[in-house]
Amino acid sequence: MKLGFGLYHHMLDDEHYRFARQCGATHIVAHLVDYFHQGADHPGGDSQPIGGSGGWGMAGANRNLFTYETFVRLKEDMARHGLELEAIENFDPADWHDVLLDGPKRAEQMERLKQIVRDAGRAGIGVIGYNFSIAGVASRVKGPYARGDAPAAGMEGVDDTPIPNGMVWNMVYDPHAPPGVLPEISHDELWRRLAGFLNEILPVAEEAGVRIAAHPDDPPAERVRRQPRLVYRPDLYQKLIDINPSPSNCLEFCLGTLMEMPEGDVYEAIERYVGQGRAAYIHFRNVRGKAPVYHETFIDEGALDMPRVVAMLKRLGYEGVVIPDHTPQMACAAPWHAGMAYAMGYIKALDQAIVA
Ligand SMILES: [Mn+2]
Repeated sequence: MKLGFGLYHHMLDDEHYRFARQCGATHIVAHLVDYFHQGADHPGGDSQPIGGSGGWGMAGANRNLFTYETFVRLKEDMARHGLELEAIENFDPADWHDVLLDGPKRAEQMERLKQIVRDAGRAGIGVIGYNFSIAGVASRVKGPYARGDAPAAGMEGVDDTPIPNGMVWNMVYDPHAPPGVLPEISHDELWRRLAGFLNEILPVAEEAGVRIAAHPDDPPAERVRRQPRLVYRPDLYQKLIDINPSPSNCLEFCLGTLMEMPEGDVYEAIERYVGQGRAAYIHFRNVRGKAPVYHETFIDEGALDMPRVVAMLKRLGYEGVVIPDHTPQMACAAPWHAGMAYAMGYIKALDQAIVA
């Protein structure tokens, strides 16, 4: 396996590339969407976005970064530090709200997404991660859940507040939307929309040499904010794969989210999906509890047996990238850096200690 770091857009600079390299990373997964534009809670400036029912603020602030020129520049900047740009994680809700909501701009936005995929491929970026979700990462709370009271993300119950018009994927795409809330739809309708998206984007992705990788629903609940979710049980990943046999139809395989699922077994899921060669890259983190009540933990103190996971990945011949997903914040001047360096050192040690 290869070791990578996920960097938020405001971390895409020389200092963070040096930090990543110093920790032993060889690959970067880059977030371009600005989750921190308004609203999202990010003490220390750098942790994962939490946000309440108001979400993470306005979408679209960084739409202009989804271009061939930016992709090439990022790749070159990283290459100077001995790093490879492995993947772009997430589309901007401003670019695909009507794909998620089946709205009037759907066709136009599908063309935009196809162009982003082509540009990524032309720039030599082989993976785009996405999360086909109306509520997105909602219901997340923060508390002193990890060892030593370290602040970490968790869930204490499902956020059932309806989503206001103009908001999707936990961000606002239209601040001038008429008052009211999004209509409640069925799971079948959401799967229909996903199938439409995949069947249109996958031929383009395949031609561009890009794998499209689906993150499961985090937090994994059947409905969040009164909207259905897609992958809230491990077996629902198979339903997604079976929609379209394209080799570009892949998974952003999030161990923490799989572990939070009340049903299913995470080790069986690793066997099944990594075994099928569908994991484009892996989010590596630990957690205690199951949805709707769980807490994220330090990488070595949760319920997931990380040495067992690494041994499985090696036995299955997994050669893709593993990134620490998010971590509790450590008590120091650089809570994000310390948490990430700790997680990365742990993963690197497992990688060295466990022989296939
Ligand atoms: Mn994840």
